[in-house]
Amino acid sequence: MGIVNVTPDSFSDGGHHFRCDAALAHAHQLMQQGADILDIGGESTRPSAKPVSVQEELDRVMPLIEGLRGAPVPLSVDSFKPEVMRAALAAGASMVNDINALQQPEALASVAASDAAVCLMHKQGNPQTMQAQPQYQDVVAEVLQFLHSRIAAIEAAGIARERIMVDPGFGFGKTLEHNLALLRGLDAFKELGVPVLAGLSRKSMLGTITGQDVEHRVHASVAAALLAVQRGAQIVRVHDVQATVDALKIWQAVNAGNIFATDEDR
Ligand code: 7PJ
Repeated sequence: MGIVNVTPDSFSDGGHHFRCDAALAHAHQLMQQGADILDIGGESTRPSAKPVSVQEELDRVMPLIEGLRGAPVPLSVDSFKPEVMRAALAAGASMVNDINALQQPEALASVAASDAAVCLMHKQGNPQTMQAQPQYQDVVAEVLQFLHSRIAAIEAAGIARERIMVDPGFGFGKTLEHNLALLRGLDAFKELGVPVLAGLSRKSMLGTITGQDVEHRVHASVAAALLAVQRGAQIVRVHDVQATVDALKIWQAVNAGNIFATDEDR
């Protein structure tokens, strides 16, 4: 899954049209590099990011979704706002990536009324405050429990299991130790019986470990994506598509020749 952000901080701000054209070109580049899904977002949910109004978010993402109509890969809208979900789905997006895991009733209803796929992500707290003091007794067990209950609620709303994927939400109300425990224990999420998505790309946990700033976390991101896939992630949400695809091709080639590998590993 290639990340396409249409936020003023992601592209040097040369005005609205420039931003949309740049994002469109970027989206095409990611598809060429092997992205199987594009995740389009208009609001930064990084720790302490400023909230964006519905209208502003629509103004950012809708031209891009419309510009990508007919693209050869599914379009995901990275939003927790029901209005943005509905507009994006009406314009051809086929997946909703909701950091709130459809806990807002109107968000749940919006996806239920469509035939779109949905990614349910775990977070503790909200983006403004979540990194203040994250606390868990057993982070893997608690995140699993949350995702179990969200899958149940979402199936009860009439969304078939085949449409659902889950995400432990790296960096969303988690310390470095919590994030590492989740990555180490990612295999456990297979028990949920739906695909697991992992988003580690350029995140601050990688900066903490390597000492690299956000512009220089490509290598760490590729390593993290590979480790996630080895532990069962079926989708990795990444900025650096080419580098990640190359690494995964090596992993797949090695696995393909391994007569001891299980089908699950491939
Ligand atoms: C994630 C996301 C993630 C899912 C962001 C960033 C912050 N959606 N949206 N999983 N992260 N599903 O990319 O650093 O980890 S925004």
